[in-house]
Amino acid sequence: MRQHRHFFTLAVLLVLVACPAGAFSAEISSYAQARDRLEAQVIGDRSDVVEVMGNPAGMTGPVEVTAGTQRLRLGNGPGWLFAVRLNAGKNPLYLIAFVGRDASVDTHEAKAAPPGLTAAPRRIARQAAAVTSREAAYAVLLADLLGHSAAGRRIHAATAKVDGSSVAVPTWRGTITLSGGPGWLFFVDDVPKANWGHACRYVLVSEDGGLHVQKAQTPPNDMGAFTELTSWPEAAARFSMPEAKTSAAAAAPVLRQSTPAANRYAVIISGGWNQWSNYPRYWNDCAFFFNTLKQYGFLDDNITVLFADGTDPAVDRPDGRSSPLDFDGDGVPDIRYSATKANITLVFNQLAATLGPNDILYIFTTDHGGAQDGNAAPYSTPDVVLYLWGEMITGDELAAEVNKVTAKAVAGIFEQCFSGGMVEKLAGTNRVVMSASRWWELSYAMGPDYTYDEFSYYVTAALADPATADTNADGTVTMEEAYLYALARDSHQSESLDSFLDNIGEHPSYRSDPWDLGRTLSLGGSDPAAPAPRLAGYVQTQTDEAFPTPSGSAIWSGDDATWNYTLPFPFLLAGQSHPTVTVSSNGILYFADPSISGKNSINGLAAARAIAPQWDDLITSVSVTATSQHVTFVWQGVTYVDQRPVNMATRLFPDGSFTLYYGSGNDLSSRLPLRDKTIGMSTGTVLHPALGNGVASLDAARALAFRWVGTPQAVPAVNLLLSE
Ligand SMILES: [Ca+2]
Ligand SMILES: [Ca+2]
Ligand SMILES: [Ca+2]
Ligand SMILES: [Ca+2]
Repeated sequence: MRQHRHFFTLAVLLVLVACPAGAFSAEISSYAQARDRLEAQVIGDRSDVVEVMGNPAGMTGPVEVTAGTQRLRLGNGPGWLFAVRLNAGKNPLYLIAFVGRDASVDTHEAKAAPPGLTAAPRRIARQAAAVTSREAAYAVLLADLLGHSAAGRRIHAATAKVDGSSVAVPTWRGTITLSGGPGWLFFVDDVPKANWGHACRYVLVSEDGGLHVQKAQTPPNDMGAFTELTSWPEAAARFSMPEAKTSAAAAAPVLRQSTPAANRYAVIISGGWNQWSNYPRYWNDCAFFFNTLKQYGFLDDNITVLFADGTDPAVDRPDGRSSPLDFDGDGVPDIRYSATKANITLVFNQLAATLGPNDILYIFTTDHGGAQDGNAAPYSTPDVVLYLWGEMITGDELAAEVNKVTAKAVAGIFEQCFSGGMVEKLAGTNRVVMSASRWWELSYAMGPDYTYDEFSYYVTAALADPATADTNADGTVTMEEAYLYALARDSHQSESLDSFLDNIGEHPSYRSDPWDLGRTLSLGGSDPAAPAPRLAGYVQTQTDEAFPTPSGSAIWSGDDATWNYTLPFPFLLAGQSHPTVTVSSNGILYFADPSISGKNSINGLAAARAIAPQWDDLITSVSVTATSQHVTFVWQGVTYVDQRPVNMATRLFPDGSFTLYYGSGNDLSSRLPLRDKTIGMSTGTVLHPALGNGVASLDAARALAFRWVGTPQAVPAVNLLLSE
């Protein structure tokens, strides 16, 4: 499952561009209806809502509101302002929401509510009335469950009325049974931008007007028994994507190979589950990676592709076609097997019998993913599945297959939802593995046209073209360079949860063992002499230096606070001299334009001139130890949202080098809102993300040293900054 909830932001932007004030449709006609819409879009299944407040007086967005120390700008067009207090952790957290008359809902997190709001309990439930038609049942569904608007959802109605007292609907993950019939059955896709599995609901509207709702994560096995009541024009664009152009592959440059092609093997897996959900972009993801392997001289015989129904000419995708078997347009079929567990076992048995200690194995997976049965929210373990063709394989099962193979090195790139679980399961000696998301997160396709999935696209694009991501100008892009490139560009950086308590964003993860394997391994093979990635004139290394225990007591403490400090020597960040620094309680040092914000992101770091050992929403005490040789800042405290311990330090050296240290604590592996950290340095024009970004827990993690190795002019023109 991969999602597009940024569509909502996009939709607001499109409305801003397309509609002058006053031109909005008015689906929400009153404050009470706006409160219902808030319930449907923001509160939903949340069990952590303490209080809901609102302003019955309508206003016209964008509205500027003050929420504690934060200034927020919300909404567009006429609507109403609300604040929802959450019991998310131990400190106050609010969702500030503007509900528009057009049924849009613009939501921001804040630590306080804006002034002037009063209690806004939901109105008394509607008196159920007799329902005599599917249309009347749909009206009940809209009014009572969806906040008076179908906007943002796809709603499918069962073609047949439920005549009995209950109905059973077989789905990908078990059978949903609803009681309360006779009545009308609906399947509500709550996140149609998403791939499966994601939040959806099966609803039976009784003849007496009662609503019977079952939450689920996967659609009916037989969508033919339903008809869509909503209009969702984007479906055609998203699910009927023609395959990407592959004819350019033959003309692409041949890239540097340090290991003979005969010693390099690859496995590409994408299931798609069934025709309805085997979106054509999975084919594009696989074809792009396949063509990139060919640029590195891979032999056809050494690439095994397991895709959907394999070589079966039966239709297997929603545009009514069978997936083309030839990825690179040379007339030779490249898809070899159907993506089933039996075929995965067959392929890895073959590889186990073929590969030896001089061989390198590359694994690429995409399509849908999910949590294993029993690993429900908040997903406290990395037990995940990859969906195949009508079945699924767990992370443990895939790891067991890979473990059969003896190899010099294994590299894995995992795109599907919950793919961080594959990273945890497949990490090991002589392996470098990376994923689009953490094991508790969804992952996303890439806008604006969803031709590819985003993380795997950027990883593959980096590997395919040294001009994009070869940070050290050695003519090849290593796994580490490709990961840093994709990390800097991945646009789904939200740390919020939606009304189904699903994470909205994706945060790529990365594990390399030994830690520098990823900088010696490219698709061209293993090159132990490859120089390290070099961004902004810095080389990042890991060290075993001990955590620098502060010599004195803390000199500052606070929440969302900054303090100016005069350094004992001018610090040469990327060659530019800084006599002072602004220290933030949120685990970041600013050398220009300080911010109090704990709302961290790779984007935010990229835009700053800063060093971030662990930028997050934190309440910390900071101590400073200065000598003429170095100055050391130590942050000790807790996360804002749930008061988990954090304990980290940064040491600055006069030449511009610096080291990031991690003590006990720093385990931010959970799915609360506001719950990921950002680590690295940026000059404001060049970003150097730290490898620690890809690790769920930094509990007593090894120190990260950033060594200054040259002038900015010596750095190749690789700029890890987002363009949007
Ligand atoms: Ca087929
Ligand atoms: Ca071919
Ligand atoms: Ca390179
Ligand atoms: Ca955060």
